[in-house]
Amino acid sequence: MKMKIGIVCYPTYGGSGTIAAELGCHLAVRGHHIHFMSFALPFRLKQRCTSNIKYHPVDLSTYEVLLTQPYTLTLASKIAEVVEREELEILHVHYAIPHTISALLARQILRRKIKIVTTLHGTDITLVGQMPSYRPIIKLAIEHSDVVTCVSQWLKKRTQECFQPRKRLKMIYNFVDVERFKPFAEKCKPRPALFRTADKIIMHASNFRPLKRPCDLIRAFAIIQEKVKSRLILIGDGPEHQRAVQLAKDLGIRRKVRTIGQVNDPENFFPYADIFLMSSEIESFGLTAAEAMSCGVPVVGTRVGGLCEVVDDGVNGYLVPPGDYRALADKSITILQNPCLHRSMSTKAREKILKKFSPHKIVGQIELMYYRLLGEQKR
Ligand code: GMT
Repeated sequence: MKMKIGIVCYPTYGGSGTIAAELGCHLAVRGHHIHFMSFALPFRLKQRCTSNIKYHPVDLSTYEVLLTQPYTLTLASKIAEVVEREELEILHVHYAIPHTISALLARQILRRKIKIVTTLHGTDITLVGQMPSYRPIIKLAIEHSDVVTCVSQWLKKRTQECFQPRKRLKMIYNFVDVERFKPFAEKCKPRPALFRTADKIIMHASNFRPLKRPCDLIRAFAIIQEKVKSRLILIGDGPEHQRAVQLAKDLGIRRKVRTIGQVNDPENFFPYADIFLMSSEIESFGLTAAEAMSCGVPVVGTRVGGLCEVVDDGVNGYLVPPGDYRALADKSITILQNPCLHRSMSTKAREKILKKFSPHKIVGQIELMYYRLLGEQKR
């Protein structure tokens, strides 16, 4: 039985939008009909829409009486319209605020009951969820969804502790498209100019929000490049980007730091990295780290949240205390100066992703969860 599924997500650069888009694409390959609803086309969907994937833009028009654009409300109207017209059976919303609230409102507008699955991604619980002005609304989102999933054991535990929901939370890990994110050797493409160098390549990709602590990366790299001939490639953009670049200037290493902004095809960059750095102070999963590992790149990251479920310390990378940029540098140098260790960690990184976070395994779990939900409805 093929399903008609609505997916609501942020379209902007970030892990929750990435996973939502990837999930839609993989479900479409399995023959399901997928309808995305958002204020822009999710960036990972660009050039990947097929006949069974549709995108429905949400109206952003406003009126001067309204203080701000009431996106929650226009999204709710759009969801109700699409559910009715396309006869959707399931709504899978990614990130509780405001998406679950809009979905709940849409369900009230509609005369038929639609199943709502909410996937919590991280800061909807750990940061936004802790603000007194959002807490009650997030609790409502959790209580009224038919199923709530968390992207790591750590996030599940954290959500249980913070919200003590009456329902059982489900843990379903994020996944990585292991066919697209794969080691360089398997791709056999000529190296782009950026990577035609004898220098070791240290890479980082993120949305450069303060919690990513990008200045720690720069400080770590300043130490690394004294011991190992290397360059740092920064992918992405965000509020802390400029500060990080300024720090590189102040430390006299700007020449060795390449900033390439946001990219839609990280799979064409990650395989060239010798190591991937992640200096976040909080991370409920760490999707970019998992994508880098899928390309056979060892990760040196911080021992925080769900990142500890992705990276096995000493096996496929290293984990260090958050804020300890010296340790970040030391562990990076250890890997970069030891080709044998690097090879072993690289192989084990790819193996871990294939074993635990492949679409075959995870998308199958999600599909089964949908079937069970619809089965209950039929009964
Ligand atoms: O919660 C956020 O910060 C937003 C979200 C995003 O869209 O980037 O990131 C979270 O979701 C990702 C996908 O599940 C996870 O890989 C990230 O670890 C998580 N970010 C944080 O927990 C800071």
